Amino acid sequence: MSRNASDVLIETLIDWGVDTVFGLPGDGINGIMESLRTHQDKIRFVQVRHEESAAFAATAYSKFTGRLGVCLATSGPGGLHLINGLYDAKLDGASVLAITGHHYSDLIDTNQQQDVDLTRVFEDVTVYNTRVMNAAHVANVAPLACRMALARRGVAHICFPADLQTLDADSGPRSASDVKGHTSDVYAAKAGLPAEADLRRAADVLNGGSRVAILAGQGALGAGDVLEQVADALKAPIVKALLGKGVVPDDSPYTTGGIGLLGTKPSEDVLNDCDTLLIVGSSFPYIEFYPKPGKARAVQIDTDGARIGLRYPVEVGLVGDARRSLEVLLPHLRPRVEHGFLDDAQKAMKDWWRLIDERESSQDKPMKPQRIVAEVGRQLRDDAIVVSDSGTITTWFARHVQARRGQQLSLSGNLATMTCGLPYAIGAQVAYPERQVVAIVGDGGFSMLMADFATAVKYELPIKVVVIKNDYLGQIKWEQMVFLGNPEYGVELQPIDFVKVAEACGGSGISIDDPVDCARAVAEAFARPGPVLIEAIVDPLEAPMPATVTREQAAHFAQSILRGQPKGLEIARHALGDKIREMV
Ligand SMILES: Cc1ncc(C[n+]2csc(CCOP(=O)(O)OP(=O)(O)O)c2C)c(N)n1
Ligand SMILES: [Mg+2]
Repeated sequence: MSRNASDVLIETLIDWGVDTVFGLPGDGINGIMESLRTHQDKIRFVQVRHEESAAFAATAYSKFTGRLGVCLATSGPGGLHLINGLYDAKLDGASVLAITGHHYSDLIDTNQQQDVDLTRVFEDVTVYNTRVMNAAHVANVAPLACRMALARRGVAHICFPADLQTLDADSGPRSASDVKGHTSDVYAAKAGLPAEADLRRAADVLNGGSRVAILAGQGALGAGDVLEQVADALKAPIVKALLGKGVVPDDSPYTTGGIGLLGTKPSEDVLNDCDTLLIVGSSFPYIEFYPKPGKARAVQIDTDGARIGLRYPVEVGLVGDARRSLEVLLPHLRPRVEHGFLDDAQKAMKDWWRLIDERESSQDKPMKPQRIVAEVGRQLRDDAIVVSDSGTITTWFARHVQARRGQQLSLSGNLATMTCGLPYAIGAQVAYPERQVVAIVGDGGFSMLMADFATAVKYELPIKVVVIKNDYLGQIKWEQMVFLGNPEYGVELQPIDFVKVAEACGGSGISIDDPVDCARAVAEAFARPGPVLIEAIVDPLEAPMPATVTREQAAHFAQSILRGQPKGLEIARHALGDKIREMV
């Protein structure tokens, strides 16, 4: 049987080690689907219920494996549905190849049905973006798309008109310069080592500091052990940006946990008080949490030279892979004897843990979200992959799931999109069928793509999804009050029975609203085979408090109450800190 142009594409993917394509068929990609069918012994098609899920699943697949994630959507609406997930990949630096269809090549740009020029639409989101012109073209663009997505850690896009998908691969037009077989399916990663002179300058800055802090992000994942050695040499606390939650475990004596509105007080203090800062693989976006520009001397390690000095005026940039750069930096560091700065951070962490423990052990009804999220965290396996979503749940995930060695944790960091949680879990479980995969999501975010719970059932993916049900777009309710001083508006959700949703999809669910039942319910859900949903009905008045409440935030909150925030006084009385109580 002769190979057609779609076979060339699919066989190229197989050569690049792709074993899964997430997508949803349509008439713009039927030729590609046929090739996936005939190659199903080597590459798997996972059918989702919404193309956005395919893009998120491919993103998660890439984030958790470091390999290429692939998603497939039909022409027009199918491709358009991918976009949010592709931006998530772009913003968090995941390597994703998006393949879309198009209608007949001779009718493109003639107002045909589904005549959407997806290459133009995807211009901003991609590092490589092309439309197949004829059968011979595929063998040239397909490997380049894979290589670009991996090398640039971004989104590559191939738009493939329907009629070209079934053309014979070996006949048809070929230019004289297009020598057959002139490309290769080999990928070579960068060595990732900074220059020797930069290393010495970096060491001088770090050795000269007396209160050194480390800010570690996603780029430091997999380098935690060397980072701890560097922290020990410099007696420097490690502050973790959210995507770097898994860099070192939360019980590491060196870490003060997260930073930002959902971070810890000790992390805020460490960044405020340090005189020297080492940034490792992070472009943590909230600039107001960094030391004031000029207050600390700084060194930054990043794989991408374009990110050096992006958020803080660093003196030295080390362009390289985090692990290898730290390994070669370490011998240049003079082990510090004085350890007061680290000691203070460790003492402050003891107080922080006491506060966290108090919140997590609340037996109040309605149940506090911290209670259930902490219980989920405690019962996770050491090999768990944990994902979350955007909302107040991000704060509960950040503070109340204690990362352990061996676990991987992620969410949509820079795009901070809702609804990635469920498809991330699907992508992670497809990549690692034997590991425990748990998603902690909000009721708003989950309901956006909840039909994909059926995808987990269909492919027997034993994901566990914890839906924190407060019948609110909770995060926005608090933002309306605290950022602008307005009473809530447009944020209440029509309640959904999520256990019934899970059952309707063919899975199972457990609902809990009593803190006393938490441990048992989580244990039961985790022990059940197949996909299981835990619906946790929680107190909608529980606010995701920043570690430090500013007077301005407190004043806004008071103003929202005076302007008619429902249950405002109750919130102030029960849920919020002293500062706000003083003001109302
Ligand atoms: C796709 C998308 N739409 C809107 C937002 C703005 N947004 C951020 S958090 C949030 C509320 C999330 O609600 P839910 O999932 O119920 O979580 P909760 O805040 O209640 O914990 C919204 C609307 C977003 N980040 N992404
Ligand atoms: Mg909610």
